[in-house]
Amino acid sequence: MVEHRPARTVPGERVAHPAFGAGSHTRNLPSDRCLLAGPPITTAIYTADPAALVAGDTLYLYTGHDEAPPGGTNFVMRDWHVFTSSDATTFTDQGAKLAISNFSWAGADAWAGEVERGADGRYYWYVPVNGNGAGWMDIGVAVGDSPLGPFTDAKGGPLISDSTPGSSPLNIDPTVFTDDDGQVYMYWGSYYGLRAVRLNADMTSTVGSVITPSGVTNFWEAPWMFKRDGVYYLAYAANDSACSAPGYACIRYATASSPLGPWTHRGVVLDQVTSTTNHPAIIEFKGQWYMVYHNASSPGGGNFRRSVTIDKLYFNADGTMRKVVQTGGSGGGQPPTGTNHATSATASTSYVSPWETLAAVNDGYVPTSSADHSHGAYGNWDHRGTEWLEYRWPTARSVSRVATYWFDDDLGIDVPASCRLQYWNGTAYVDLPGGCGVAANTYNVSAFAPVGTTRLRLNITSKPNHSTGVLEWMALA
Ligand code: FUB
Repeated sequence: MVEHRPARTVPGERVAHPAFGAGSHTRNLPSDRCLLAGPPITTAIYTADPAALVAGDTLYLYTGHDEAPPGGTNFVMRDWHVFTSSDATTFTDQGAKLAISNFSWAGADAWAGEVERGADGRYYWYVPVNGNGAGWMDIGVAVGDSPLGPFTDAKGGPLISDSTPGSSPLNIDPTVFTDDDGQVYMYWGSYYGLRAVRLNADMTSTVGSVITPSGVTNFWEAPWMFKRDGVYYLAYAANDSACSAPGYACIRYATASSPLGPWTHRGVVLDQVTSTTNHPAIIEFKGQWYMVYHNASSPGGGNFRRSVTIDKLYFNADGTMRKVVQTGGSGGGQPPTGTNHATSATASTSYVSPWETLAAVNDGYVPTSSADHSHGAYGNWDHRGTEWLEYRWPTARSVSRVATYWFDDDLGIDVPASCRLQYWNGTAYVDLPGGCGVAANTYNVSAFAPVGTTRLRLNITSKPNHSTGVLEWMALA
């Protein structure tokens, strides 16, 4: 197994107290998010490792804060930020509300935390930090009287450390869950070492032994626990070749009928993202479920300069989760997974330039950028206006997603002004809902309720004075 985690600095840097509340940043996401590549909750800073909490009519996101320089090869994380939203679309950065320096016994590595409301009505923020004592990462807990704090160290030392009997090989990524009967549970761990323990009602001490839950297939790190319709869910970052490229994680999940398991693995809920790490928070807000996660898709982003993003999540009638469609780009170069019916389709078009290659659109090649002409491209220079591509199959295929990687040679061919997807219903073409993205250098994914069809059409409208082109067009089951 190739470890997906980049090298971590041990024991890490010791840093000064950062400025708290250093300004607020708000970003409004356009309502048609399919038209953007990688819309993060903010572009003012790099954020990672989201945890989500709903209090009143506000959605709170608690995130890590990546401060590695461009090209950095280690995490530089000194504090945690809180973001608020009333609509899960527009987020306001309330600033750094907790920092390493709040823990006198810690010195670095403000990694993935989570906030839980205690029975006393206070808010407990569980965070992994690099303690100054023996070993590496510990889990500490801060407390505040509101979801925005102010937060102070609630314990004066680690809740979990390497000396905790039965603890994980790497004590990070706590997720804390309160059951309907008031019992609180904490799951955490990394390096394949998932652990769980009960917490006392004081939220700052454990009760009973640490256990190693069973059935959590390919667990790597980043657990997130929640309950829906009496079923317990545990989502987590997995590290296995069945779901992600070497060095990358995907998000799998398991379900159970009791809070400590045994768990039954249910599959992948979020494919690989553009960062090597992948970290879920799943929450219902105002009647809609969401997956909050991070990627490296922001300008200047990378494995140590990540950005938190949010997408809708849907459940099937049997309680299983549908795989999340990454509307902010499907991995910035990594194609979305799933059966690609395009490779068995016959492609046709309203026009292709004589020197271009229509067959390039369904050859399965993974472009490195929109300028990557190395495997040929469909292009319609010097036509302007709307042209179309079409796939036909001899028998119907079930299609629920389309991914388009545009050709852009920075000359006569540019990404389109707009595009429209249609399927053949047996007698006519019918529009598919949701539009289709026009971002360069990524797969633009459009998702819709599955259709059974023998034909799919992509109508492409050029910008003035440009023609359009396609490197790859996927039709996914
Ligand atoms: O951000 C540091 C670590 O990377 C987190 O604790 C993990 O979940 C992974 O995202």
